[in-house]
Amino acid sequence: MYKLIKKQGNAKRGEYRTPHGTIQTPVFMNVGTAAAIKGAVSSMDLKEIGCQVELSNTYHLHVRPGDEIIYQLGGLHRFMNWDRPILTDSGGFQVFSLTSLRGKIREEGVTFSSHIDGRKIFMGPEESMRIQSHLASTIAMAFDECPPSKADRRYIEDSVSRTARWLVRCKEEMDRLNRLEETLNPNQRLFGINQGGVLEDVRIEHAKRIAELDLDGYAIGGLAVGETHAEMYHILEETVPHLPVDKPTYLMGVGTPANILEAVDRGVDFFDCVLPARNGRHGHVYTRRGKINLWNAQYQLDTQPIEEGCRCPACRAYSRAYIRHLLKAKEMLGMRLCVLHNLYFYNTMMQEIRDALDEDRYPAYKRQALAGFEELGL
Ligand code: PRF
Ligand code: ZN
Repeated sequence: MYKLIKKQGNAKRGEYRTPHGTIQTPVFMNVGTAAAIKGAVSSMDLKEIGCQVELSNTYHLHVRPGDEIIYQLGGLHRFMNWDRPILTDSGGFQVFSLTSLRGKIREEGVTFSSHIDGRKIFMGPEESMRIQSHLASTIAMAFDECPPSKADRRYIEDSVSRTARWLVRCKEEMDRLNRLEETLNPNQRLFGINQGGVLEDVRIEHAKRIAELDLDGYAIGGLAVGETHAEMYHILEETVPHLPVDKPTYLMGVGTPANILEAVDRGVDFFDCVLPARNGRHGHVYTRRGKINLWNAQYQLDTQPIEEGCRCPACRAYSRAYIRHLLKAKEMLGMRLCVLHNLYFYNTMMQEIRDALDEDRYPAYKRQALAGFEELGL
């Protein structure tokens, strides 16, 4: 399923075969939390901007419209008219970040209130797998807890061992669901998630433990939650070598273009992040020289595209001055064009990373890209 095509240092260039098509890695997954990319971006647009994998959330879709509804409609692919791979996050992280519930975590799972209507919901490993099986995503994520960055050692150790026990339950339930007659995607894959905050020993022990389960892929969670970039890179250096090199490695919720370049160098091949879409909605757009803010007065008479030479739908047709006007006039098109450009920028950077790896020139590519971003800052 995963084929390691080549390695340059620790950087991996891979290929992940799925029933919904082959994913070329390193890859950036475009985030459509509630089966929608924020900024009025459609699944047709996703194809045009080079997206390989769409990412949705178990928790959001369970709350609205309900996973049972999506199951009855034939699964998430048909629901949102997207035939390429979909990865669903398990709900764990969103439950902890969107609902205030510390203390309601038990061995069985988590009880929390819906952020839509306040309704009490219980979710544990089995519930998360059943919901993801209903959604019929290509890749399901294990149900984990992402401990707060300020948690003490004792809390993190207890949390990580619970997450490890939850993973065994996830695997058993996913295997059972995949064998059921009524299951929409009987080949649904399961990725485990490594946790442990910034404690290297806890990370390493957990990585070794989950590596034994022979899962379809391995994620590193619990990073980009308040620690420094140096700490994040250090944890990657310590942890990734203990995860199977012949399986995909996924760094959850990361990050800036610079973070991605550094993480690729440390062996990561899947990424996802809300940053390009969120920045786009605020008129902050990426260029090879750094990020610019289209609200700035300096762009009022600027007839250039966001970035010279960019082949995205925004840059092929419109000037900075026009997009700035749309943003100021609160026209939806302004946001949409900025989001399309930013997602295109991320997907194109990933293509450049893969090309550089194919041609054994990743270190030089990375150095040059990072130097460019520094001109205006990220
Ligand atoms: N766990 C899950 N999803 C996540 C994270 C995690 O730790 C993060 C942390 N950066 C983002 N998304 N399940
Ligand atoms: Zn563009």
